[in-house]
Amino acid sequence: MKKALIIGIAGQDGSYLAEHLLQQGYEVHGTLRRNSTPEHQQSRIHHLASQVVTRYADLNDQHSLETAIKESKPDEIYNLGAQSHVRISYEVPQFTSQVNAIGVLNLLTAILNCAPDARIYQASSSEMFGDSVDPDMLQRETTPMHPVSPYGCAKLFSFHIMRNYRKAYGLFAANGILFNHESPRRGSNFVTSKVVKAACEIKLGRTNRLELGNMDSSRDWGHAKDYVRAMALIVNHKIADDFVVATGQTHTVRQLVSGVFGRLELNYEDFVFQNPKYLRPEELPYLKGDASKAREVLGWKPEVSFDELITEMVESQMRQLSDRDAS
Ligand code: NAP
Ligand code: F7E
Repeated sequence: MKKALIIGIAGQDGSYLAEHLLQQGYEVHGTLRRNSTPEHQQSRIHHLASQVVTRYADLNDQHSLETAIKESKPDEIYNLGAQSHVRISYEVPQFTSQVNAIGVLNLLTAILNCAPDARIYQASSSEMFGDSVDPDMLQRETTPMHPVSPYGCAKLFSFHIMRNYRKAYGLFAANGILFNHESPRRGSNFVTSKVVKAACEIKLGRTNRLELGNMDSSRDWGHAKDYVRAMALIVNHKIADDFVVATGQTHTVRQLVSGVFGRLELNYEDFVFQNPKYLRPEELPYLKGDASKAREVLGWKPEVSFDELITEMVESQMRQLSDRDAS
């Protein structure tokens, strides 16, 4: 039985990855961060409580990472831990860099010390491309990276330190360059989740207003379930390498909003307003990924379309709101 250690198991991706690896027959371990309201922290993995082993660890605390590795003895380590919100990375740039950049160096050092044969996955991000795009309007593994946020800059450091340690120390250190991926488990301050929640509340008459930032940026949105399958394929590939994971489709935030409100038979223009509070000091305007390498080398392809993703998120949110009413 293979053993996996997931750093950040209680996040959106951590919860889906844990389910996927359990289905594949893995023994799954995961790390949590200490939080003052622990009852909320594990909401995404409550249903897995009897099947996974969790312990506290923090990317800023190398000792805790070494203990987690020594106790779980993993064959594979998935680093999904991060301050993952791009706009908030402008509010806490140093913290974001400590966790998302130096935290990864801490983890690599812990792995060199305690489990140099383990295979490592790093959650790299399309945010690293920043304002860079190839002439065919796609981003791929060879596209230059010009990040435009503290989050993107920190992720670029970890991307490169993974490649550096792969060569310098022979670690199996792989990067997945994942484009935006969403689900009903997405944190409520990311745009898809925020829009879906507000539209459902408007439909039920609980609010009449949604405030957003820039609606003209474009994102390549996929489903988190599809993307965690790619993570496991990347780690189980014969060599450590870097892969773009994306759908190859892009939509503006406005199209997302119009689609969500439209599904609920609402006209978004009656309810959506811009609040400068949600604008970013520098915006990443456009993302559209070319995942040909992952398709050809790993046999990966996304199964959930943008429309199916939105429908699942809307239906799940409506169910949650009516369950709350009934209880
Ligand atoms: P998420 O829901 O925000 O989950 C991040 C996880 O990291 C949470 O469990 C969080 O714990 C944990 N964490 C935060 N700070 C930590 C620290 N100092 N030490 C250890 N763990 C820490 O994010 P996600 O959407 O699942 O994304 C997973 C990873 O993929 C992240 O690294 C993200 O940056 C990256 N990524 C995401 C996307 C996307 O579209 N979702 C795309 C590309 C890359 P708390 O809940 O306690 O904060
Ligand atoms: O923003 C615009 C915002 O915060 C998407 C993370 O998972 O993907 C994610 O980062 C777009 C941006 O995701 C609001 O300006 C407008 O153009 O949902 P988001 P993100 O910044 O693309 C990458 C790949 C990651 O790696 C990250 O971890 O939507 N937008 N109005 C808004 N965004 C938010 N959050 N809130 C608004 O009110």
